[in-house]
Amino acid sequence: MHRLLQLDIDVTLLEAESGPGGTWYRNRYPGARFDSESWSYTYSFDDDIVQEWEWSEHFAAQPETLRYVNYVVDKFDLRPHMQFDCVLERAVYDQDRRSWTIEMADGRVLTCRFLLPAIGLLSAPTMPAIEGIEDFEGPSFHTFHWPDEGVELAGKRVAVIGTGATGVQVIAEIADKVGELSVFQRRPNWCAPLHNAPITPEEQAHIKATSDEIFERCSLSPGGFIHRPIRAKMAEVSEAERLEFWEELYASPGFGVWLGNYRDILTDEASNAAFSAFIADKIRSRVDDPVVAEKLIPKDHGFGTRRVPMETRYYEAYNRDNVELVDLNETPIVSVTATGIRTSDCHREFDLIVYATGFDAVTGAYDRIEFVGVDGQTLADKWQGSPINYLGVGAHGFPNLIMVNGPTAGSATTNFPRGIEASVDWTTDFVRAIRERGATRVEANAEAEQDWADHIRQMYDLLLIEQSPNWMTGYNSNVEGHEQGGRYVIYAGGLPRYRNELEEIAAEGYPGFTFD
Ligand code: NA7
Repeated sequence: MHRLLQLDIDVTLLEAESGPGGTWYRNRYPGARFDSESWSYTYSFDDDIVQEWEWSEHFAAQPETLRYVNYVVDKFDLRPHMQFDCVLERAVYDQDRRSWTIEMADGRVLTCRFLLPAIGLLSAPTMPAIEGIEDFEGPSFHTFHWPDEGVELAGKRVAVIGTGATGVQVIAEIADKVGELSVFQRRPNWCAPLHNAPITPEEQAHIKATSDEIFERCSLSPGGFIHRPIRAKMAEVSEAERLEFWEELYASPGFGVWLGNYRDILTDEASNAAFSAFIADKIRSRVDDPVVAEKLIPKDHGFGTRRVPMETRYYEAYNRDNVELVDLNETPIVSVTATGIRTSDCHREFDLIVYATGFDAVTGAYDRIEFVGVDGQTLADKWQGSPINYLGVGAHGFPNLIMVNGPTAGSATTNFPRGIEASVDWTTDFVRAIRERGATRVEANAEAEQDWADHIRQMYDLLLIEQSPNWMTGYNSNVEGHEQGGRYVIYAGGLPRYRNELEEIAAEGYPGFTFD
């Protein structure tokens, strides 16, 4: 919005929640924090904010991030252009007027020439498809909807279902604060230590002085992180050298252990298996009970082929007397009852049930709004199977709908702000071009869109991420049609390549779009 206002465009931002922040407004569960270095997650487009804002920790917690978002909103005086509590239900393209009509849950109807959804990739939470969820009489909620006013945990019997990045954060944080904790795990993930720490004044000064280099470094890495793979392949070094390097990685902060590794760890099965074995031993060394340790070690996929949850004393939580791991492969959940959860072997009573069961990722937020394009076609229908669009920006049959970081755009696998800024820069230029051409209708062409879809699919072949269903392969066991994954929802080629592709398209005058 800031960039469009700078172009003197009449723009209004509609936000479903009661304040700005999106992910960081909503996810208020204990333990919610960055896995990206705070100082690499900031906006880079304005040096004043880079110099002014001081993060307190290398990996900031949610309340601080929400303060940051509000600080940026006020710094650029954006609030007067924002309307909150605007839940979009339907958006219909009017062919005669070349505009979108937007219908909101509170009954209001607005119209606009161009509609720019910036509705997030992990903003449609999904509850598990378990019988009896409505019957539980105590408090229960998805982590996304953790109550704003907080929850009393002391002495409570708590169940957490799900052990993805969110579940891992919440479990590690509450294990020593609750009475009893039962973790219901279906498939374990490979987790690695975050090594968070406060930022010292010396570090703060260094971060400010080197901010340009930090952003430059991020712009060159596939994930937009400060970490990037080293040039060597695993087999090119001796075993002693690689073990020393892996020890170093495991002891260093952030995603380096995943993204700063040998360059073939995520592409070559043998290298991936060797590193997975190294991490498995780390888990065994941290969990006292060898049976529990084995249950926490993934057997169905290699390290890093799904998003790596970063943790702080997560594995040690299972050494506590008040924490129990329930392996759902051995004893599946049968139902949720009025007082607890019944598994195939027994019934456990709980005071609180927490669902850390993830999101209808990437396409879910789009599917939950009924976008009706040319000739009454809906986007959800068009996107059954994998989302088909051009550059993650435009969809044929949906003129004047300009997605910011839509499905298949380059941001889903990145340090989000880096991916977001790349898309926002490009989108701003695109809108400027539309205005300069005097166009009132712009649409992605069917052929360009199909070529893009093929390109997206081919890039998945380069990585091992398809090995095990996860949200980046469009998997969600709780969403009809997504149970198997195998959907091509993200751009797997890395941020530099995505940015280059976008820049080429812009330089060539936006081939693949029809301006009218
Ligand atoms: P994830 O990574 O999708 O994890 C969801 C977890 O919930 C995962 O362990 C699932 O097990 C589990 N789950 C889902 N449904 C069920 C049912 N029905 N029964 C038992 N367990 C279930 O979501 P997160 O919120 O943790 O993380 C999403 C992203 O947010 C993350 O990548 C960060 O970028 C931020 P499964 O693996 O399907 O067996």
